[in-house]
Amino acid sequence: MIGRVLEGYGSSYSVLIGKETYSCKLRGKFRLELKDSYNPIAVGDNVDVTMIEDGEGVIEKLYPRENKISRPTKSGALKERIIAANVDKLVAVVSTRKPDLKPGLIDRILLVAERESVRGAICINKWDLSGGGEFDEIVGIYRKLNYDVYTTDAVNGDGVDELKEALRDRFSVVIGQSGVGKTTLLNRIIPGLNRKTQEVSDYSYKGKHTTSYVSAVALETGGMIADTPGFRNFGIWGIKREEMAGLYREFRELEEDCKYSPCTHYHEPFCAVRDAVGESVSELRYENYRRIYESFDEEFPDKVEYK
Ligand SMILES: Nc1nc2c(ncn2[C@@H]2O[C@H](COP(=O)(O)OP(=O)(O)OP(=O)(O)O)[C@@H](O)[C@H]2O)c(=O)[nH]1
Ligand SMILES: [Mg+2]
Ligand SMILES: [Zn+2]
Repeated sequence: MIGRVLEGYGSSYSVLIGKETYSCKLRGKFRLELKDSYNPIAVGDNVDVTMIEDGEGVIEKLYPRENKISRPTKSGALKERIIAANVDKLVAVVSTRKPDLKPGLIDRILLVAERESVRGAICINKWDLSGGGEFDEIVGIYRKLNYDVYTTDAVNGDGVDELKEALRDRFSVVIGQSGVGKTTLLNRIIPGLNRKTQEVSDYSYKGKHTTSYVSAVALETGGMIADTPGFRNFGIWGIKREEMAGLYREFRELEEDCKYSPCTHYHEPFCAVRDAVGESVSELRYENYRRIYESFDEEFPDKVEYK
């Protein structure tokens, strides 16, 4: 039987087959073959399952992935940690306050979405804590680039219906810093889910890392959505520095007018992207680009290659 992985915990997996969820283990031989990866089976994977007893199965086969959203692991040797596979929509969740919105994080997440040809979207949560149109500019920048932007108050529900509608019949993944309200959003979207949420710390407004593993749930409207553990910084896995420029949508249209080809748009003279900053390229996006470009040296020793 073919199923879809909803959750993986240690060597146990929850697999959705039809409308039922089964608890499954990995076939031993299979576990050995895949021992080099941090998590051989990811949430969203399509797998073959053999039932051994009522409600218990064994995963026999992993089907090829259409795409995968990964991060580098921090503990021990640098390895790829797959957050989710076969994703249709990656929703970068940020909050207006508590914690403050960090635009650089949005671009880091969108880079990974672009690299994997996954539809990238942005959810600006805790909209109730903002006022006076202070985030209108940022909303405008990303909408102009054709990214879906949702503004929500997950506690009261404002704006959540629009997000919910956009999740229909897709596999969506919410991702973002700890404390921005990812789980609160899911609890709103899925009545009765009641997953644990926790207020952010009083003095630093940092989240408390409440959600500890990736877990997907099927939606009554079709499709499924995965909650993920929050992070402090989003390390980019699988993108080379030279690839980055091609993943910025608005840069792609300009690159043929740069004098040098390829152009990193970082230091070369007669660069059409740099000339367009403040016009068709927003200062915000270009600043983020420069910062991410500079961060590659620390984050990515040469030995890290994308597999
Ligand atoms: N004012 C306000 N508070 C919110 C909103 N959404 C969530 N919160 C609060 O923010 C805190 C953190 O919410 P969580 O849903 O636990 O955050 P998370 O992103 O899942 O955090 P991690 O699981 O640690 O990654 C909770 O106290 C929520 O009640 C919102 O739209 N407005
Ligand atoms: Mg959470
Ligand atoms: Zn250039």
